[in-house]
Amino acid sequence: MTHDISGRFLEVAPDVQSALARGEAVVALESTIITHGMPHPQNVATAREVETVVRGNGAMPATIAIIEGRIKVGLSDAELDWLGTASDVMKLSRADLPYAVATRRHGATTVAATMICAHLAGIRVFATGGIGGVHQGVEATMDISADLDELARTPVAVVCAGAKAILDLPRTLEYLETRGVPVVGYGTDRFPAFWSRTSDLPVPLRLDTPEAIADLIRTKETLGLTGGVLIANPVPQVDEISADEMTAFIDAAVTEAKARGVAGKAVTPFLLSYLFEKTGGRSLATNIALVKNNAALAARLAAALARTGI
Ligand code: PSU
Ligand code: MN
Repeated sequence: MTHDISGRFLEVAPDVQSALARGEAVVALESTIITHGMPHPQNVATAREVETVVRGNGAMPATIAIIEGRIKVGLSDAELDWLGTASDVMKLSRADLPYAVATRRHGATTVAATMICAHLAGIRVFATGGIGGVHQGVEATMDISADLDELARTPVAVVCAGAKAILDLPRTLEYLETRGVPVVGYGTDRFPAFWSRTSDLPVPLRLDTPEAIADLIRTKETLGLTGGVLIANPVPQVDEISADEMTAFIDAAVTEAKARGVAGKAVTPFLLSYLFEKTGGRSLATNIALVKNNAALAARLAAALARTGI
């Protein structure tokens, strides 16, 4: 079955393939952050820097995207460059991934779709910026990111900087608990809020080393519990924008999105670019710093998992 998928749809880059075959550490990276999350040219520069950080911390990077319907796990330099300015790239989650493959479209993978593709390729650790979550106003819109259900069903560990405060953070954590997803604060007792190191919410679980997280993942698997683990890694202090300062920007962004009738998949990209403008680019600088910080931890976690060989 897997063989059939590999032949027809899945293309794992040779260096990623050989690392996996040798049981070495590999870290998956998403592509929606490149196509819908950051402006050009910072998007491509960041994607490359993040790959370098993964290598520097002992793992092989595998950036994932769909190109002409092929699921690419590990992009070449040329493919990364192309993705940075390509138009007509779909933002793919679980619902539309098979459509993009079947109709030979180009697609960037969100957290949910990246988890699916990473798992198909046999990758267990994935670094991103922030996950999607329960949106503010969910009572009216029912907008809950498919990232949350994916975390409940697909066995990939996702390292993020918490969730953006453009979301409804208390409901996001409630939903993850309901769906049985362990949410681990890395060296923190507070759930990080992406640009800010802390929110006012306690993080459900806490671990302080990559080895301890690897142990949790192995234990979960051994117990036969399906689904992923979410690791929330606070942005480094020097790079953070405090929650106090971000709140006003975020409220304005959410109000503006509502006023313009922005809905569905367009919400997160709209809020990110609005905040980029309103903070004079500071939100992007913080975003870049936190993705790199997550890539480093993910690489160390993947290395810890590889060392024990299970
Ligand atoms: N966090 C970022 N930038 C992004 C995203 C998250 O800093 O671009 C993307 C991720 O790919 C995530 C997606 O999976 O936004 C969530 O979108 P939605 O809320 O539509 O599910
Ligand atoms: Mn949504």
